[in-house]
Amino acid sequence: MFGWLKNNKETQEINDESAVIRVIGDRGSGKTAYMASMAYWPNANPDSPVQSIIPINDEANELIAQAQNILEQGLQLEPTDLDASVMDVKDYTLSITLKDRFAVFRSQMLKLNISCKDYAGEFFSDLIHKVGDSRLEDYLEDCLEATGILFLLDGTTHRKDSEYANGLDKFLMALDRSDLDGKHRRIALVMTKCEQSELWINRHKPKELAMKRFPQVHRKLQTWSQTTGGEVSYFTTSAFGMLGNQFPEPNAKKLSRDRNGTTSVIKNPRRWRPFGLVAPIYWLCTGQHHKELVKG
Ligand SMILES: Nc1nc2c(ncn2[C@@H]2O[C@H](COP(=O)(O)OP(=O)(O)OP(=O)(O)O)[C@@H](O)[C@H]2O)c(=O)[nH]1
Ligand SMILES: [Mg+2]
Repeated sequence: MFGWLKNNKETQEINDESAVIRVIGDRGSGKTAYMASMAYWPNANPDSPVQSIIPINDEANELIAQAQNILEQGLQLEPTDLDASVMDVKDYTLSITLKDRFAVFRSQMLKLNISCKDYAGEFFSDLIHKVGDSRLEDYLEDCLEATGILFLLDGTTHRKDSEYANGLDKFLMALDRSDLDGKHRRIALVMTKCEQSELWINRHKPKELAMKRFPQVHRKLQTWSQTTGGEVSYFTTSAFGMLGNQFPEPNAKKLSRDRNGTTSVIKNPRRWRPFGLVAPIYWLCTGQHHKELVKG
């Protein structure tokens, strides 16, 4: 009976999970678009488990302004500057509330509180090309605070697999200097721009897609996980999403496509609905997968 009482008391509670996150990835991999689209959360799907995404600090409000003033106007975001000092990198704080109707036995709202730094892609190329650079060292030091790493890869840059594996190798070595007081770090490998048809058709099999498109990166991450006990998981996402239901097409107007990836703007901003943005965040915060979040 007391157990029941205890459970009943819990029904009024909101569960909080949190994560300190760093977003890393090559120039143009879609880091800022990912963050801005998540903060703005345009045309929310009523069936999505996400109830609300609320900006907690001024920086997060700036992200929303970028989504409205740039992406929603059909324009391209500027590349993010690599700030001279890592202290100047913006730390976006967001609170994501999930609806309770997916809980079976008790009403349980879940709140994901994240603080997330979006580094410039130059950080990632510095990892590959520079050694012993003091600014790079500061950035790496800053990453050690993170409980979760969002590693974004433009899904159309598979030809750069070995470069990414090389950068990742250096990153993981630096990461292993700290052990988070015995807790294990999580790395979410997120393939972006998955509204592109060759990625879209495999969006439900992110691990297989990563193995096929980025075999060296995948191997590095698996080895890291096995040797350090850190956790790795794979995700597919699009900050722009699709248009139409029966014969869906990318809601993206391609500007260029080469070895370095795809640049685009949103084709129809009024019907802009990203997919898969919160699923990796949920996993970074809880260590669990949420089937419904993968859809929208
Ligand atoms: N098709 C498509 N293009 C995208 C998506 N997300 C971002 N882009 C495009 O990819 C390019 C780079 O996006 P950004 O978000 O600026 O990339 P970034 O990783 O922040 O780049 P840096 O700040 O230079 O490191 C731009 O042309 C975006 O419009 C997406 O989901 N789909
Ligand atoms: Mg950026």
